[in-house]
Amino acid sequence: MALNSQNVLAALDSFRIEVPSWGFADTGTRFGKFVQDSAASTLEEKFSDAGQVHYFTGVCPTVALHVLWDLPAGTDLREVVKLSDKYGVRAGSINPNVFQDQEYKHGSLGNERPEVRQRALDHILESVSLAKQLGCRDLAPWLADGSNYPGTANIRHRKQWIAEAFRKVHEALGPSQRLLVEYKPFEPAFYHSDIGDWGMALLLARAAGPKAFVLVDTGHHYQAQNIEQIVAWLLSENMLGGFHFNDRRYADDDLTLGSIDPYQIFRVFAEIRHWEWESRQRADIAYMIDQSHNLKNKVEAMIQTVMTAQLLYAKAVLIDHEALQKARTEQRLIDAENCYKDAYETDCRPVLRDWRKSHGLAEDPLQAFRASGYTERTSRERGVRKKGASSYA
Ligand code: AFD
Ligand code: MN
Ligand code: MN
Repeated sequence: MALNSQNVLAALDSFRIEVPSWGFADTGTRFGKFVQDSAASTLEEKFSDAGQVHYFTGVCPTVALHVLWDLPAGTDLREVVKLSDKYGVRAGSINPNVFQDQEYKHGSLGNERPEVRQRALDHILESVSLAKQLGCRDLAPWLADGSNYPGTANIRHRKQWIAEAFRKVHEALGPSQRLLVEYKPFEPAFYHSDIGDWGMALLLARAAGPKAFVLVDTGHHYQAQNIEQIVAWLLSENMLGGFHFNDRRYADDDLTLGSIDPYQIFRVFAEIRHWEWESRQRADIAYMIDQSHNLKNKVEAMIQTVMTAQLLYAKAVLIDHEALQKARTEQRLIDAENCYKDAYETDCRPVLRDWRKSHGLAEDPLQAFRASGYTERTSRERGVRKKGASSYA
């Protein structure tokens, strides 16, 4: 495969991916949290870390914010704008949080109690208002709603309540805003999740209105699911709003993208690139990362994910769509498959190094970040405060 580097260089110029604020903070599993001295705690620290990722990679100008964790009641949004100016990254998608408060124990928008449903709706509507004030396009509510035991929930009623609420959310959206409906088959609900798969999310988005789309979190699928087939259907329906990128070996493990199955993410990009080639349009898709690590260094893991996303995207850019279409039409299976494999097996690291060099960026963002001493500095500054806060409460 002759490396069509001009195509790749041009495609990389417009490839952007959003980082999540929560990916820089200490997190853990339900078995415990492993604290890192250098992890971010405040919104400023998250902006600072996100700014590092953008500074060294050049492709992460926005940071997704989680309303309760980043924009608690009373936040002066002018401070958020100041942080954007200071660290060179803007607020990106706005993520309401209707999954952690005690009263959401039996659900939020799908709760049997109308007063709980109303509170959840009010929070999401407040999140729409925050998004408007911050000039953010995408609202990405994830509902943890569901049940843990058979017979304990009226699934149809919950579906209707959620649909009603999303219609109200959609009505509140500004002209250029979007509602991205995320789905997840299980966890924390372990018998049924109200928005359990892409079809449910599609129906809810359709019912909400024309500015609602589906958000595909790559970790939110059963082991055998064909994610690129879901992507192809959503593209065909013009309902693919965006991605939360991560990887998983077992469930929603939020591992770094491509750490387990990079070829799967390549095949997702391949579907998008072929749709763009056929339609002669640029897919309007929000590429976002949704990862949180209790083991890897937070900023390093984010830079690693961004580099992997660029690499897999670059490989997908190499697909010869003419040859692929012809091989498919003529049912030359191996030739068609080799259109994928030739692209996937091409080493795109050199062209990525060239792209970075041509943009005044370090050829290896991860090594450059490590050499910057940022982790050592933040470990000192932030670690002291954490130690002061007794035993990492
Ligand atoms: C968790 C959920 C979901 C959501 C994310 C941010 O599984 O992916 O998008 O938290 O709220 O990972
Ligand atoms: Mn997600
Ligand atoms: Mn998830």
